[in-house]
Amino acid sequence: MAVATEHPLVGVIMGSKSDWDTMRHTSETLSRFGVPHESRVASAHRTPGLVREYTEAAEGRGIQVIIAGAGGAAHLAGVIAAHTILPILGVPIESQALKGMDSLLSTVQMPGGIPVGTLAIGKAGAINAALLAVAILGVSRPELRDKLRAFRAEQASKILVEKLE
Ligand code: RP5
Repeated sequence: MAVATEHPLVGVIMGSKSDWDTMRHTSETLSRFGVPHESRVASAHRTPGLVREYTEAAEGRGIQVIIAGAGGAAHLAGVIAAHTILPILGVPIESQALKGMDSLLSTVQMPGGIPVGTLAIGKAGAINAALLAVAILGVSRPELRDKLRAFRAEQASKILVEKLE
């Protein structure tokens, strides 16, 4: 499951292997844009030391954005944000018990001062987190902005040719 690249720009972290079904959409979208990234499991609750270690090393390793997906009492993105000034994007995983409302609220309701950019629950959020990371990286990379424009145009053309019957 870990997608290793030598010099990742984006770290995709998830609280459990069970989150991969959702977070693979983040990884696939980043791959589509040719963004070097790595995917790792590290839990704010079960492996807090690993989360801290990974996060504190991230900036020095050249990572520029971290995307964190977690479900339930989803503190992962917030804990990561506490340990770095890199931009952190949070993906609330759709939980069984509360359909991801628990994940959404525990990811989005950060106290003022430590931001987490929180996306939608589930697959849409996983895809959009990757697209937002591409946009952030694109601020200083014109080739990524061109790819985003092409992606939007392709998306629009697909909708326009769709038949309703
Ligand atoms: C969270 O608990 C994980 O992010 C996952 O969404 C949820 C359930 O984890 P498992 O019990 O499936 O490992 O920490």
